[in-house]
Amino acid sequence: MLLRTIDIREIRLRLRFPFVTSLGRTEERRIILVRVEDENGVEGWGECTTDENPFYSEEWVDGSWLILQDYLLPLALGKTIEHPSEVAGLFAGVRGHRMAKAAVESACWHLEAERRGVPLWQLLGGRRETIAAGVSIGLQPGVDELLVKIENEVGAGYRRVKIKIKPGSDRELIERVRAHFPDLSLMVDANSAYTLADMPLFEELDQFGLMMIEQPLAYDDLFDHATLQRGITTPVCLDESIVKPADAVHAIALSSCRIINVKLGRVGGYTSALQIERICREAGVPVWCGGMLESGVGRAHNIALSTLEGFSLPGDVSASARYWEEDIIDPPVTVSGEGLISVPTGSGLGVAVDRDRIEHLTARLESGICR
Ligand code: OSB
Ligand code: MG
Repeated sequence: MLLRTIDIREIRLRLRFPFVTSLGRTEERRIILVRVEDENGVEGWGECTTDENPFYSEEWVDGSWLILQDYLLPLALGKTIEHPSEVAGLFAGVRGHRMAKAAVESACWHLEAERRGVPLWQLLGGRRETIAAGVSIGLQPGVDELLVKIENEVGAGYRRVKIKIKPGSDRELIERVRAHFPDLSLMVDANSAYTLADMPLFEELDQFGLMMIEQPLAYDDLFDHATLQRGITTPVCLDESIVKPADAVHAIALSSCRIINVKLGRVGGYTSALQIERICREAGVPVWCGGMLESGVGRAHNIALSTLEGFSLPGDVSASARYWEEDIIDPPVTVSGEGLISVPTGSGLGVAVDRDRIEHLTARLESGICR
């Protein structure tokens, strides 16, 4: 396929509810979408999952815009590739910026699926017809508000609930949630808010039967997580620490975790995500698909990724309506009363990208065309 046209655009989408973590608060998403078109006018879409600020990772929206515009688009435009797995190679000279790279790479995978007229998830080697949905609930003003949120999500059918914790909002919070929901599949995410000095806290958390503790320690650490995992029975799950296949190899060798959260953007795209899935599957380490408050485009990609065999735990992939009044795909993502998402059977993403609505939401657009 010839990568004849590549557009990047930024859209603004207001969240229905602010999302608060130990890293900060998000009320409106600024989302960069990538559209790649081939020699026949067939198109593929990708979403850059960078946050507005460089707090979750080093990447942020304005930085991603520049790296896409000044480096990645010029490297990809006008190139002919046989397969989307070659896209990562085009970008090999640029260090880091994995979410920006993944936006283009995932658009090329979508494009390849459309060219072949097959569902993207089948092109990836996925197997599931339905995926189990979980929710990630941000920090709330108080415990009572959190309990109401959980009640609503459980009532809607979600199969597991993740809550955010931070120092000062941890042990007691978890104890109260557990008391209200003794049988709930419950996990917590700290977004790197703790250190090994908090070992006594983590030892205490073992009594609450959590499915896992996600990214308790530093975002770039594997070693201290291994020390922590040795000292507690609750599985540690790594999110921020895993940005490439070698990290998964090292984390497994060190026993830094027993579960890995795979995010398409954070690991640099599908080629890397597929490798991590295989490494983990062969080592018996379950993985699940994380989320970055994606619009429908990124959400549809997350559903495709979640169909792979190794994704054996419910992810942070939930219904469009949890985030947006109106999504940019048609139909939006919905979740059944049993907490399942049906994987679309149509070609490509299996949903229509709402071009009119996207045009309406676009704050800036940069178009590269090669003739
Ligand atoms: O740590 O998993 C995280 C959102 C933004 C940045 C980091 C994280 C999250 C979430 C929300 O937990 C997942 C979602 O609902 O998309
Ligand atoms: Mg996380």
